Amino acid sequence: MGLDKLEDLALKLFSIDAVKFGDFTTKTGIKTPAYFDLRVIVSYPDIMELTSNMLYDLAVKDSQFDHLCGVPYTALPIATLLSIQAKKPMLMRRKETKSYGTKKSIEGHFKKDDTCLIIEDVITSGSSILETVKDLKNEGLVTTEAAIILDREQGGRENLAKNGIHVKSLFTMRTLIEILKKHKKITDEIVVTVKNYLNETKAPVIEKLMERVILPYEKRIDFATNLVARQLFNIMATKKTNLCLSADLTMTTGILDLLEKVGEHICMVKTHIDIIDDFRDDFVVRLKQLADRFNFLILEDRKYADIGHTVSLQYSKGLYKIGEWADCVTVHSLPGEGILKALNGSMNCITKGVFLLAEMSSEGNLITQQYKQETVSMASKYANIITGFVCQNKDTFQNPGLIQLTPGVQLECSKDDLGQIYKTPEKVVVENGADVIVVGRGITAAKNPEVQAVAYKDALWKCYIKRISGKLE
Ligand code: BMP
Repeated sequence: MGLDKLEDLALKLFSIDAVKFGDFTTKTGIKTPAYFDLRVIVSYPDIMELTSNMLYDLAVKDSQFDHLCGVPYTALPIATLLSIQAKKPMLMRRKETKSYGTKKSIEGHFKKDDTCLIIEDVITSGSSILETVKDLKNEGLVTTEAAIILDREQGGRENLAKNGIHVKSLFTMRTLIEILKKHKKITDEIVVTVKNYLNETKAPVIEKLMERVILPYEKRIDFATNLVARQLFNIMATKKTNLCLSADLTMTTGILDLLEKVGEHICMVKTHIDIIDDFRDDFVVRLKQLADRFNFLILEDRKYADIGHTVSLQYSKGLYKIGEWADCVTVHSLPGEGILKALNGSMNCITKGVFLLAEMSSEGNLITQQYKQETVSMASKYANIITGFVCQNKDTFQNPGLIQLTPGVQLECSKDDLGQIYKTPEKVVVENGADVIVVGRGITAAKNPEVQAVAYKDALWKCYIKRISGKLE
């Protein structure tokens, strides 16, 4: 392919601000001095045509495949143009699985073992392509090639190669900045900054189609953009426990004595500070000491659900001053984004970690599939504060940097009198993808809570090992 055409496209992309230089953060939470927003090209038919013609010459006309599939959403119009030019049928991947009808994630007609060429705009870690490939694979389709506009050269090509996908790209970040430098669109200083950045910043390595549920905790640390999630993965991997004790007792001595006994077996304690009868400030001091001594985190299960302003006060003020001692808190998405904005420091409080409620364990709760999906997409805008989701099912989210916190667990399936539904460790960890498992009365109401905590810890860890070793049957 002649350099002139490439230069022409590079300059056009720069002129429409599809390529920008400054301080940005990518979808995967990596800071970058260069940002690409190719979504804007839909407003420029000539640039769309040029891009798809060039991709056609590079990766389509001489390739053998049965279908094309664009990674949603930016690449979809380009994939459409290529499908028409190549006279090859397209497939469409739904980003959100339908909650009604056929529940298909891939739309279009195809046969098992048909081959598929992936079309994508930009790759950083390769994770978006891998998510699409995973869905195609689940439907029996085979993918070995991807045609992309720009490779950011941060490990995506290598991650895809590991998963059997060969990438052909129009640009790499280096070729693009060289062209822009040659045409005096960017300064030498920017070129040096971008090159240094490329040498220093790599996306995490992705193995085995980055299935969250088969990656071990220690490998998920680098995917996490929230500090508390990183800490929690680390604690679980080091202490070999994914048990979170829900210390729902009403006297401070009861809680502290219990933690003295079980602290070494848990990765986190979950509190309901407002059920304590004899709350005093020194309780949280002692709680913190125990957390430091035994290396566990503190989650206050406050389940905030008000407007942002009120929540920021509830978090930082009042009797409990939760923000001063809790590592993380639980939050409902019900009031909308303002609640996360408030906790994200806009009102003088910097939240460390948030578990957003995407599902509940209780019978007849009103959460719907749509509510759950919108909760997960709301969280993606606040990657720095979101530790994970309180949820019950593994398909709730894919990002391996986030943590699935699952309550409603006892050694036997059962119910309480007020609608709580209990599932077994096997069910929640192996089948349903729980990463951190909340056990309350299963331990607190036992004759010997310490012995019972060890029994839960062992059972839950065994299930986790079974899950990551891939023996899912
Ligand atoms: P228990 O194991 O005793 O049922 O306690 C479960 C704990 O988890 C309680 O503190 C409850 O508030 C909390 N919880 C829950 O049971 N289901 C949910 O969906 C969310 C929760 O936070």
